[in-house]
Amino acid sequence: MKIIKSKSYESFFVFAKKSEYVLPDLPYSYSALEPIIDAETMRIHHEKHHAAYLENLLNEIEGTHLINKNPYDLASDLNLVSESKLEKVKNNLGGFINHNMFFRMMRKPQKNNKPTDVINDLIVDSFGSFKNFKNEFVETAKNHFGVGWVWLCLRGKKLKICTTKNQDNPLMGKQFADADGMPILGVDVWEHAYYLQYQNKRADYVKAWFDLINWDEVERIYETRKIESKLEKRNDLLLGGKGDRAKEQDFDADELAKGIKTEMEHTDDEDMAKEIAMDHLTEDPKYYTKLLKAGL
Ligand code: MN3
Repeated sequence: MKIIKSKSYESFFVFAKKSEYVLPDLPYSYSALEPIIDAETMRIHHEKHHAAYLENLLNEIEGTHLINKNPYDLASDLNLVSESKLEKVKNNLGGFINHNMFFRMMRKPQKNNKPTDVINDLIVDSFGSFKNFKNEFVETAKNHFGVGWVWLCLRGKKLKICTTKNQDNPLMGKQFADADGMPILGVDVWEHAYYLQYQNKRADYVKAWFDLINWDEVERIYETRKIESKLEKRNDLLLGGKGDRAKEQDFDADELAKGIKTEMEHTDDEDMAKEIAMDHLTEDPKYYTKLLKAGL
């Protein structure tokens, strides 16, 4: 199989690459989000909280087979974790990936910050209007009891808002997170995320946070999630378990092949690209033919 080489494979599966258990730098300075989130909150959040989740996670998985899974795949497959480690792995893995996502989904405050056209169309299709969506999101955050997260997830072709407790992530699924779907946006509603400035006024924090959302990043994640979602449907078809449902969902092999090709054009790691392709594509003869035709 010919693998197209290019710049970076970061875009494949959002942030994940195998064994990427390192604390990412923030894509901006600690003061960049002021006046909406203060520098001290950002510093503690990143250097202390985020770093601690990673450290505690590594204490659990280093030296085990789990570390060979990329963190996002592991979150989607917590059945791999033994019962004795499950609680700690789930909490700290969630803390690690949730903050990876959260910090990347923000940027310097933008006046009149609006989604990209692609995301806006989806939001309007799912919620009627951007205003409805924002109101529902803020209201959900306000009403969520205790610590946790509020998410915007892709489910089928629609977007849904959901919440998770603690550091759970919808990728963990109903069984482990009591939520499901492919998260494309999420906000941290633990008090450590906002208490220095907003104290008990969580709704004010979330409303203001809307000016920080990096919608370009959200769109990039959405495009990746679409591919993942198709891969999942393809797995459903292959495995037979949820075959009928998957067939109903208008599974389009050509579109997926095109998406994979686009993603691979952004990779400079041939082994990684090969591995992804082998994992997800080549065991299906029909796919293999499509990919050969697509020049992969
Ligand atoms: Mn946090």
